[in-house]
Amino acid sequence: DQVGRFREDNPSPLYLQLQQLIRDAISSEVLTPGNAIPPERDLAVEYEVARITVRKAIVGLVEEGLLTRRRGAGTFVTGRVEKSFSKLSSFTEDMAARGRKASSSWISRAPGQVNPEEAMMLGLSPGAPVLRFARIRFADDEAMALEFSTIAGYCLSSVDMVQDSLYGALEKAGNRPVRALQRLRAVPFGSEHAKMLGVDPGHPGLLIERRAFLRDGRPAEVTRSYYRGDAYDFVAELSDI
Ligand code: 16G
Repeated sequence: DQVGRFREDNPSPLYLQLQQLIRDAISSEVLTPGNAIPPERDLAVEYEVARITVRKAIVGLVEEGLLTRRRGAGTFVTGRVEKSFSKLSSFTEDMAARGRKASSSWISRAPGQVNPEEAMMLGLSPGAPVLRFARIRFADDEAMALEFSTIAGYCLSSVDMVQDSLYGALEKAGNRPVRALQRLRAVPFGSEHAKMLGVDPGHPGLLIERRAFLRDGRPAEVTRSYYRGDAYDFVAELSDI
């Protein structure tokens, strides 16, 4: 038995009892992050309850964030992503390295002219052309981050070049950044951002601002990434040799 058993004398609804059993299995580490929970059908047979009861229990735990559904793969105990703070990787690559599929939902994608703040960040002259991208980033079906990117106009010929991966498009254009500066800051999500990520307002977020540069030193990107604080651990290797 991976998950415990019902107690005969418990008066609360079966789906709540099943939720509690799954929660207990997670907190006692019988189920650990990344583990698949048994299919609905198996749980229903094992606990002698209707499938709808199992489904209701699971939906509740997915909403709580304790479980994550991955399309076509099943339902898993939610794990945190360990992300290097010192690697110049892209979201798509980070997810692929973990066997997860990255996707995006576009908030906006448009060419424009550099604003004073971006000009300062990137060291571009006033009026320089840029491309701006705003999107919600998903790992499988789970919303992980919001990203707001401004790319120097000479890096890409049009916004349509970015379908999924920004770094993929930059690489194709021969303009993948090779160096970056990053700043990490804790931020609670405001109501608008919280809604896009499906979390409650005030939920902890990690803001990473990345300024990235091309091999010839020209600026390529400034991106503000708001990662879900409950989903990410940032790690770095330090050495003193
Ligand atoms: C990462 C980068 C972000 C970059 C994006 C490209 C950090 C903190 N930020 O999220 O600067 O724009 O990847 O991802 O790692 P993509 O190639 O999947 O679009």
